Amino acid sequence: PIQAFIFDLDGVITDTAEHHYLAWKAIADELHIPFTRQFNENLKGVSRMDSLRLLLSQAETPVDYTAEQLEELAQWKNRIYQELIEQIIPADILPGIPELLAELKRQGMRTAIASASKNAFTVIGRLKLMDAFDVIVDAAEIKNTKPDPEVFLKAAELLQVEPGCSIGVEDAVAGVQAIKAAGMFAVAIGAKEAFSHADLVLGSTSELTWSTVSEAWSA
Ligand code: B16
Ligand code: MG
Repeated sequence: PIQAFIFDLDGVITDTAEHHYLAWKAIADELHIPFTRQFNENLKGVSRMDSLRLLLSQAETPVDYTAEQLEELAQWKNRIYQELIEQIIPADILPGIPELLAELKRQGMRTAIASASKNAFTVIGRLKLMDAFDVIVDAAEIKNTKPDPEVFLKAAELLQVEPGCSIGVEDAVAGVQAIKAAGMFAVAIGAKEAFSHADLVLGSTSELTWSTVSEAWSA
């Protein structure tokens, strides 16, 4: 039987994937590096520094940045991101998520957040969801970022559930890879074509219901 639901934060609980995109876009524009929404898909679920490296790899004339310069660029992006997320309020929780969390409680499910973000606690606090999850694992608690399964395995361990009895929910390709590598059932939110490796793909969080997931799990 299903024991737990482990959720990615950015792009699943709230649309901070958009804030990350806008912050990276601002950096890319300053550096005159082409940066599209389509390329941004590769950054979802990926750590801040790895995202920066991916962005810089798109430059027409590549520049060799020192470690300090890379650190400064990463901090710059983070300042823009933190300014953007100051605006977040509980109404920014994505459609269907509050209803799902309530239903999961009724079903006796354990719940967790597994996020690659160092800003996860700030975002969850702004959404007033601090008490909505049994466990929150963020970037500060892990060594290896998605697609490594560590963040999902850590959440399952803290919840004291079997990975094989856990549902992972993600909006990023790297995140779904992490869920599968953890031995969990992967639910992807997004376009079907992008997530051939997921067990269930849903177009949006409003389709993410207990009955849809539990039926797919038993099928
Ligand atoms: P930060 P998630 C991830 O969060 C984001 O998807 C990704 O775009 C971001 O680069 C990463 O967190 C690091 O975030 O710069 O705030 O530490 O989707 O795993 O909740
Ligand atoms: Mg995400």
